[in-house]
Amino acid sequence: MKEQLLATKEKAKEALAGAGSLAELEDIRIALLGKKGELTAVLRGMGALSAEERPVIGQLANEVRSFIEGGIEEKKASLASAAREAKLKEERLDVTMKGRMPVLGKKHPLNIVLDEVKDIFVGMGFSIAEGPEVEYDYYNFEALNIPKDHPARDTQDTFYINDNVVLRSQTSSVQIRVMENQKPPIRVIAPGRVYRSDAVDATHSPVFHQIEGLVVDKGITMGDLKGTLETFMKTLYGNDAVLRFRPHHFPFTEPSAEVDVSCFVCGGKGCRVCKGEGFIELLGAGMVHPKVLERCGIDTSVYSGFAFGLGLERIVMRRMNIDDMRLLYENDLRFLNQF
Ligand code: 2U9
Repeated sequence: MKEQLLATKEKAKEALAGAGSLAELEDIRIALLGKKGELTAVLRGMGALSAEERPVIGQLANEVRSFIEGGIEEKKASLASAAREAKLKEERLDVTMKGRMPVLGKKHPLNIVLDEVKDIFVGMGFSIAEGPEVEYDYYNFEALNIPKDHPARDTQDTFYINDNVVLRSQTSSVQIRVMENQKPPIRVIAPGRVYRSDAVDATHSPVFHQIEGLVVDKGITMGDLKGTLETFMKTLYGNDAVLRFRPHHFPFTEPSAEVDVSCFVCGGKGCRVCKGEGFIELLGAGMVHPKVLERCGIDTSVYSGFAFGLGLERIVMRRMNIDDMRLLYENDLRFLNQF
């Protein structure tokens, strides 16, 4: 029996040394210590031993059991640590490796200038108003003194969803909504996307952007309009900028003017950029037509207002020396990365 036990011990030694996984260790445990295992079989035979032999063999059997159990635990620990080592090796990070720079986007030129314009007007106490691009004919035309048979419907021809709904041709519709919902004093700019039924070329696009402004308060005059636009232009183009107002006609303002700014290339002397004019046409403006104010429930015996409108693309193209509007919409990174 003693020999049997010592043989089991030797077998265990060998098996443990060769075990390469936790599953194999479990098989060894079952084969040696399990209910039908070798050691259990030896212990079952102990009844046949003499009273002198029993404690000696019993002690040896216990030694062999604890040797096997200890061996299994030891092997388990070494297998676990080997697995951890392998995993660490596999997942090793080289912190000295050169990183990959993420590609950062940047502001579109239209947004660069729009943000600048917004900052200037916010600095003068204006708020920024937004409204729907799909707009009722009423807000886009009717409320602005452009009834269905008005010739201005031709120059501002847009896309019709149905007889009463259009893609807005100007952001004035936003300001009508502001006047309906707010009492004067009102000081807002309405920047946004607008639509016209125009063919695409270097200076036209059926989708472009406007910034319109509106001020309504007691005692507002053309002087306030001139002062506001002058402050705006001098901030945008520098203190040397000179404004020129030319009489014009818009259905929604009376009197109306087209506003030119002195050429920022030649300073007013005349050059290729301003085509010898010395001035560049930049925006339209005027005193809000009393009919427009009245329709929004504003008492024209108390209040008056001025309004102006400009095309964002035109300013951006002048500012950044871009000669074709289409470049602004093509999203070509070779173009956009220059700004
Ligand atoms: C209200 C009343 C009047 C806004 C104005 C202009 C003159 C103007 C366009 C010219 C071509 C901009 O670049 S463009 O598309 N606009 O010339 N816009 S006065 O007048 C308003 C606005 C709101 C309630």
